[in-house]
Parts: sequence; C-alpha cells; structure tokens
Amino acid sequence: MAKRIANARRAKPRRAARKPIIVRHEGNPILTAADWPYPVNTVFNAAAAIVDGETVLLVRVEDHSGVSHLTVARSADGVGGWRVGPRPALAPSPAHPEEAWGVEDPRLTWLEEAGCFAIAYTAYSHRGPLVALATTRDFKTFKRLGPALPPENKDAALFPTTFGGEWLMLHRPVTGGFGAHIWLSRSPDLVHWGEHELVLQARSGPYWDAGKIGLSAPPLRTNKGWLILYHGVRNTCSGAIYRQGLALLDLADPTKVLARTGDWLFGPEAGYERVGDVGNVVFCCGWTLVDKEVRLYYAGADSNVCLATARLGDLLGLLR
Ligand code: BMA
Repeated sequence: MAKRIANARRAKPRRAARKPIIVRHEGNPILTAADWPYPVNTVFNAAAAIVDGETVLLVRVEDHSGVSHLTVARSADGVGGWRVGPRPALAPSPAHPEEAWGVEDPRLTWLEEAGCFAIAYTAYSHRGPLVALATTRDFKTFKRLGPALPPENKDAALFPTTFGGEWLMLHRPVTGGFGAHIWLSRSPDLVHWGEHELVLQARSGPYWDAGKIGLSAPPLRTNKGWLILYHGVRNTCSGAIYRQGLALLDLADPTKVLARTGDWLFGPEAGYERVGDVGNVVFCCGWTLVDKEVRLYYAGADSNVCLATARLGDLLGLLR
C-alpha cells in the first residue's frame, strides 16, 4: 500500500506544452464592415486565391436588406493593406432568378486545363439555396454558367483538374430526414452534372459533426491526397455550433476517404467568433498555400473575415 502511494506521489515527467496547430492572427478580425467603402451590414465567408502574387478574397457582403453579394479585396501579403473594391463584383442579377435572394459563400478553384478560376457559390433562389457556377480570369468580368445543382444544396467547390476528362465537384445536398452530407458529382462541361456519389457523412450522436456537415475550403492537392476542410454542426439547446475538421481523399479517386479527424480542428473560442450576427460560428470558404503554410480565411460569427495559419505538414499529421 505504502509503495503504491509513494509511486503515485512520484512526480511525472512534464511533457513540453504542445504548440497549437492552428494559430489565429493577432490582428483578427482582418476585415470588417468598417473597412467597406460603402455601407454594409457584415462581411464574411470569403473565397481565397493567390493571383499574380497577391491574395485575392471574394468576400460575401450582406447589405442592410439582408441580401448578399460578393466583393473583391486584395492584399500584397494576404494579411493587411487590403484594397476593397468600390462596388460589388458579383451581385444578384435580374437575368438570373436563382439569385433573387442573394449570392453567398463562394469557393474559388483555378481550373488548370481551362485557364480560368471557377467560382462555386450559393445562389439563394425563392425556392431555396442551390449551387451555381461562374468563371473569371481577372475578377473584373464574370461568366455565369448558371445553376449546377437544384435546391437545397450549398458548400460546393471544384477540383482543379479533370479526372478521365470529367470535372469533379464536391457539394452538400440536404435530404429531408436523412441529414446533410458531402457528395461528389461529375461533369464533361461544367454545366451538366451527374453520377452523384456520397463521399463523407455526418456522424451521429454527440459528435461535433453530428448535425450536418459541408465542405469548407476547396480541395487542396498534397502528396498524401486531397486535403479537405469541412464544417461540422452540432445542434444544442442554445443553438448550433459550427466547427472545422479535416479529411483526406484519395488523389486518383476522391470518392475514397483515406482519413478523417475525430476531433474538430478549430471551433469558436475568441470573442469575435462567439459573438456576432450568428454567434458560435467559425466558417471557412477559402485557404491559400504559401511556402507550406496554409492560410485559412474564415469568418467569426458570420460577421467578419479572420485569418488563421497552420503548417501543411501538421495538418497532414492529424490524418495519419
Ligand atoms: C450556413 C451557411 C453559411 C453560414 C452558416 C452559419 O448554413 O448559410 O453562410 O455562415 O450557416 O450561420
């Protein structure tokens, strides 16, 4: 007995404190409505890309009617010195009734074979949100390809390359009574989509991603597979909590899930993530890769644009 107590009292060797994998930028939020050259309610859920060495964000902007459009913001270092466009870049068009209630949550992918960016966005129609596509080369002119998938569907992004001559897109249909999961569809021409396959499912029970899941940032090609950032929603008595997690899809066949994090990667902690128009939300639509550093552009509480960084190797390490 005495020996057991002595053993219990023996000081355990201290483990060095683990460095956090996700590091929030100390200047967060990096963009708010106060940075906008015209009056708006909130700016959030931005797509991101590196264009000619600059970081370009396509930011969702909610006006004072509640309807959203997209505006371009550029920065030389992706952190500060943002130059915000003087007017909306992609706003609901009367020629596109599917956008009647707004243009939301864009994801950008550089299409290698087509030599242009694809924007997958949520077009909010009178009869629900759907997935629409547009392309651009310069973020000044945009070519709409129209609705790709009918309501209710959101959280879509394209892969940068074709697979056997077909474009692939991840997206998140909502199936009444059967939850909200991530699917993959194929197209020969970016207009006609089919061969739909279920890829990643929401968990059940108490898990952080049990309520519903959806793609966050577009698939990122790594030598281990396609790195997927996705959001998970947990419904609680006081509302939903939106957190972010990771999965890895097979490089040659992205319908195969190679790994998925059990825990969330990051969730609402800071005041600017806890409090806002929709509290307890971290929501990400874009990331960039700069010298093996992944820069996540995400929104806190549907009210701002924030930056967090992580080493690519550390993220992949979570998916072993
Ligand atoms: C989702 C989307 C996002 C939003 C999130 C949290 O369903 O509508 O635009 O950021 O909810 O409110």
